[in-house]
Amino acid sequence: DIRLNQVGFYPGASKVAIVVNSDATKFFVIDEAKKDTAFKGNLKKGSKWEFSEETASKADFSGLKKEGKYHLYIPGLGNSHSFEVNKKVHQDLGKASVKAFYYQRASTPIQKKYAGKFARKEGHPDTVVYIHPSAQTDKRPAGSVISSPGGWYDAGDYNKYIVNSGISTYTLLAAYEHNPEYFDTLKLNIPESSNKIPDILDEALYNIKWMLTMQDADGGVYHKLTNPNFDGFIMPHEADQKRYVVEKTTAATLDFAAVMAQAARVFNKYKKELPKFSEKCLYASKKAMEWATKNPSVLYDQAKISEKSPAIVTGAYDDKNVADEFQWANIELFVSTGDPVYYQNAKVKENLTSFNLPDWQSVNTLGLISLCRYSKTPDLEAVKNVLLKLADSYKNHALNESAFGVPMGQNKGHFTWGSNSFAANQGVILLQAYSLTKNHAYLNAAISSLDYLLGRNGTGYSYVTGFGKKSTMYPHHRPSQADGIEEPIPGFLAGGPNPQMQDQGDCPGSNYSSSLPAKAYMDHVCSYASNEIAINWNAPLAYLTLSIEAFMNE
Ligand code: 9MR
Repeated sequence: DIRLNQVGFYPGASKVAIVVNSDATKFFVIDEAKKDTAFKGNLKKGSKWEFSEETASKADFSGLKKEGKYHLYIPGLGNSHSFEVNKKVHQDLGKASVKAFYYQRASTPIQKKYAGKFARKEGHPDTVVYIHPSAQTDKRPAGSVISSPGGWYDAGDYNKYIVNSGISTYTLLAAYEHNPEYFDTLKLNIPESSNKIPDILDEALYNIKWMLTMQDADGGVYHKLTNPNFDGFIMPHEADQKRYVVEKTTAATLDFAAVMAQAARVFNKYKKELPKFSEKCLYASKKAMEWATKNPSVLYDQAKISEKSPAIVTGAYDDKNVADEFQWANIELFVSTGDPVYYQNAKVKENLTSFNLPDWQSVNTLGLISLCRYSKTPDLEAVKNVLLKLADSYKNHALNESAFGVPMGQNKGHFTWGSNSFAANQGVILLQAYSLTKNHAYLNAAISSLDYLLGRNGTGYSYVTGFGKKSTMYPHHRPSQADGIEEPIPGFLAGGPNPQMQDQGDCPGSNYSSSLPAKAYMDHVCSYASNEIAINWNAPLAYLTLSIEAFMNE
């Protein structure tokens, strides 16, 4: 009943725990080395959190500044989990959240020297990938194959989806772009660690190189590379279903265009290490934009695809509105080339009210973030104000409205499939406001988003595998389940509470203990709707954690 960030706190930032349904009035912070009280205070009784129906009392121990290992003691209730106060308290977690992408790599063995006991054999070479009958044309007749190795598995499944690669890859590249000095020296112990490129960029590059193979000669980009059906809970190398690329879609092509434009500018400084790579990305981006302009509404429809055999039943990522994808791709092309035509096509000024929390199907705010950092952006002040207003809505919710003191809940709709990614992306938006203003209230609110993910929430779980005493143990993640190792592979963010519970029928014998928005979570491998992991959830976790680390250690 004492909900707090189980990893810990920064000496110079706010520190809050929430005690639920208790009449206790006092709290003590115990220094575990000295076995003595380091700080004490009064619990501030607050209101009921509508999302968990728990009455929240707040313990604010921000005054505790000394590094060390502590726990809270509350008379009548007992002890909290232990936590640290440390200048780099989230560094290991941040590194693990990027390392998680390494563990998701397809078409390569995960080696012992980088992965320890989580080493595994190579899965899915993807050198022979069939063009699904739905995408066959004169140029790509029946039986045609492409080679499309590499990239990351999307999630708990072993398929590779361009739409979801879009936001995920952008977010890792953006983390680098926004704090290059910090990431220049951050080592992740991956196969590329000894080259001259920062590790986070090398990791992103692994997926970008795969994405490039998904572009057809006409500029269009295949929506996904997939099995017809989801695999069972087997290791990657045991999976042997035939692999297909399906239809080229507008959404996939535009997400690809955005990421390639961004990659072109990020990798431009590595001309020696990656000769002509930046040019190649920009060319691919422009070709993709041309294709999308000629094919502005090819929307993915899995039922239609499946009229041709084999039927495809894996993740759809079937966005029905691509206006935001057009905006995002045009913006990234503008920021990378300075060509005002792209800015005009992005129609930013005409749509200033359309920017919202980023998600795989809502991507224009990713462009907004890039625009705010580009000095040649017309209407720069107006653009910045849109982002600041969005950040204000989260900050104000955390400070003035939320009984748990967190941004999550600002929009009830965010308690849905992948809810934790909404919490993480709120933190990402708050950090944009901090970068623009250096107002610490934004930074503290972003830290409270991380606190939410690591335990100050409706279930008391830390939703990151391997971090926190009570953390996700049984994610819906095939390698974590099939590798014969008790604990899950570390560094992965579970989807989180999801009151829609779409998997209930597939989880015989196990039930959600609650259907309340902030409590509808099941730490069970069957729970794909609340306990899967996914690249687009880990990317904002990585961005949030490591950018906070960078700012706290500036
Ligand atoms: O994150 C996706 C979520 O927004 C959708 O509601 C859900 C159902 O379509 O799919 C989620 O994405 C899954 C994808 O389709 C397949 N790989 C696993 C993804 C995470 O659950």
